[in-house]
Amino acid sequence: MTPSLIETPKTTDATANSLDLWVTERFGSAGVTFKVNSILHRSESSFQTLDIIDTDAFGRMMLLDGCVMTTEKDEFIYHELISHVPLLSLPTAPERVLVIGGGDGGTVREVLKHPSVKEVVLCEIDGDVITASQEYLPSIGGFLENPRVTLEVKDGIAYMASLPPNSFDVILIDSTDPVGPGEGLFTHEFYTNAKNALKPHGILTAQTEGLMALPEGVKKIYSLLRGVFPHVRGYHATVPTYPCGLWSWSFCTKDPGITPTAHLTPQKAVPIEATCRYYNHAVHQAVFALPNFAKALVDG
Ligand code: SPD
Repeated sequence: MTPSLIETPKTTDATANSLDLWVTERFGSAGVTFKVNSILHRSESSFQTLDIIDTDAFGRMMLLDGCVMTTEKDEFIYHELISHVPLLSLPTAPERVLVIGGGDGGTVREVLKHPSVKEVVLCEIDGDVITASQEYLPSIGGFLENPRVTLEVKDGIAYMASLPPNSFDVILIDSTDPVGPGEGLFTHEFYTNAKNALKPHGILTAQTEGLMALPEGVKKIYSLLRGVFPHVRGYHATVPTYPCGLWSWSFCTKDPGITPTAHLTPQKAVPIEATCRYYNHAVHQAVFALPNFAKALVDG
């Protein structure tokens, strides 16, 4: 997944001096490519390279080490699903939620839609991700100043290990891919610490990669999760700007009574779905219907 800004001379445009700029996220021998209108920001932190670009097709886009993290046009699919599926599956209204990664703020924005949430802790290793999102992606990063948000700019692995037992109703792992700074967020030790930090009825939802782009990786992640949590399900949807589109998230619990639908009611879902562009009561149930090839990866 090497960053690549491809510059090719424009052949069809009347402006001779302008460039035809495209960005490609490569995965293996395939890639997903976007036409770039302008590069708004580029920085190197101690952890990664961060780009914010403006694209025709998906609006403003954040990339970390050349991988698409979020875009103005399709971010709602990812952020609504990673948040509302677990939050609306709890037997009681959630009060404390932890987000690991997710410094762009989109997941926090969705969690804040739940009035019962008293505190959402965002633990992001790279402060540059937070500030760049606040500046360039205000519709995503503009909610992090909310008084119900606690920002912890630190390593999520160490933070998780430091938490007392039974700290959170829901833990959301909104990580990068399992390379670079995100790698340690896909380990037996990390998931064990997350299980410990969850309340007995709690739910851990992690982004678990592309079902088509990284099938062996997905299989490994679910095998690790099943080695820690007694009850593991997976759900999926299409996020157009991610490799091959087809994306997945986990639904891990300690309590067998916490299933995706046991505590879901239309009454709970309606006020949230009224604020959403993707999530609704029917989608909540439908995303757990996995195609056979995906079921094999998730269920092992
Ligand atoms: N390959 C992309 C995986 C990125 C998942 N996290 C995205 C962060 C959006 N809040």
